[in-house]
Amino acid sequence: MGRRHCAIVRALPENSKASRQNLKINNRADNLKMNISATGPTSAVNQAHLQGQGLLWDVFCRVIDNFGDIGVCWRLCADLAGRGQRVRLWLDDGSALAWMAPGALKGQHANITVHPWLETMDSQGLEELQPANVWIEAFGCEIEPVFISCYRQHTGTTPVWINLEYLSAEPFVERSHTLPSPVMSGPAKGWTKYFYYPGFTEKTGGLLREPWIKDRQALGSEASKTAWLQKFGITWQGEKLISLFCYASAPVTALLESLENFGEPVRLLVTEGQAKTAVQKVQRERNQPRSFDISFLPLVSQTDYDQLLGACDLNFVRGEDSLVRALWVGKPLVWQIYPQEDGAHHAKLHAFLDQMEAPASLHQWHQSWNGLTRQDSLQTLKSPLLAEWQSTAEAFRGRLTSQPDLTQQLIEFVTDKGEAVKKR
Ligand code: TRH
Repeated sequence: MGRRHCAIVRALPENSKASRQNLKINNRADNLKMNISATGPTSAVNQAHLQGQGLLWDVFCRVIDNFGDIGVCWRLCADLAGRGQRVRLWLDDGSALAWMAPGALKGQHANITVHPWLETMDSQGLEELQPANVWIEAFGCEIEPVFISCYRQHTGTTPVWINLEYLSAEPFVERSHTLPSPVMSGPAKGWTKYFYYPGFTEKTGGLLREPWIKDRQALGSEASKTAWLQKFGITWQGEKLISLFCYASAPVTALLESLENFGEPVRLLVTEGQAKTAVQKVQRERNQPRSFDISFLPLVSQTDYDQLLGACDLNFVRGEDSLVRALWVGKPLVWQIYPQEDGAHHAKLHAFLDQMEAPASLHQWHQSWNGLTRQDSLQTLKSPLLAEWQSTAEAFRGRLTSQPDLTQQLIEFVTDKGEAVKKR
């Protein structure tokens, strides 16, 4: 564990079988040449506006580990597309996208095409590509120099270039959001990138939030819960539902023990992967029946995962994207933060809890769940505690939904920067 949370680039899994097999992409939308007529030093954003179209966005994503890189990038692409933008997602490993967004790799989502990263290095193919108005480098991945050279040689425009950063509630985010970073060397010398920081306050880039989320009051109605669970062979009989998505390091033994004493019927819904492995290991070692139910889920689509969060009374989430989705359902949550080797995640966790205005019990639970303190507080899980956390979750959701969302802000920022380039 402990990857970079700023620009660190991993060696390319160049001819990774998974990449090639999963990224048989439909390129039909891209049959316009990069060699468009140059009309002087205008911006690519302005050219699109002049033509009355949504912008064309290139989103670049390198999957380092886990599901968060592609999870966030796909949500962004889908949200942009839903708002009339056209998106190309350049991806070095599409294996998780196959289950996360069924049909994405086959071009079945309107306004989005997915492309293998290797194609960003194919100078011949690039000449055939319609130049994008916006580039988004997600999480410090770097666009291949040949891609940039080709764009520069064959177009008379500059894209608005965004470096999309990790989510954090720490104070540096407000200070750093939208700062320009002039490119000093290489094929983009003289151009400017902008840091774009998601966050929890008005002075940040905000959170990914599709327009329908704000207006949806009743997530997880009883009827939708029952139907959703039936899809996975689970007959719900009114028991409390708890979802578990966590890293291997989570104190799962302590959680299962505390559920023994919950005092009401409970069903733990365990996600596929590290959570499932951890729970199964504890179960094997215990070797006697539990007083509550445990159901194991397969890897489900993001849409289904959101429904899972909406159905549950308490959600254990991890990383970045599942945290944000759990916030939108306005239910109690416990977050396992992505651990960094230097311990930098401790400050990040506390900043989030402060931002959330978490009560002492939720602070304690997070510290135990994240291994910062002993696991004693994990014994206290009971309905009154969930009721306290419910108020916190609802209030935080209310504060967050009154702020502009990330995609809306990003479109406005990009449009503004396009204007600025035109005026130069
Ligand atoms: O997988 P993660 O731990 O990702 C992490 C974080 O993003 C972290 O910040 C990053 O540095 C690290 O990866 C590399 O957790 P996250 O961000 O919640 O991503 C999980 C995604 O998987 C999310 O989009 C929800 C989705 N998902 C499904 O769609 N179906 C499922 O069944 C499950 C379990 C998850």
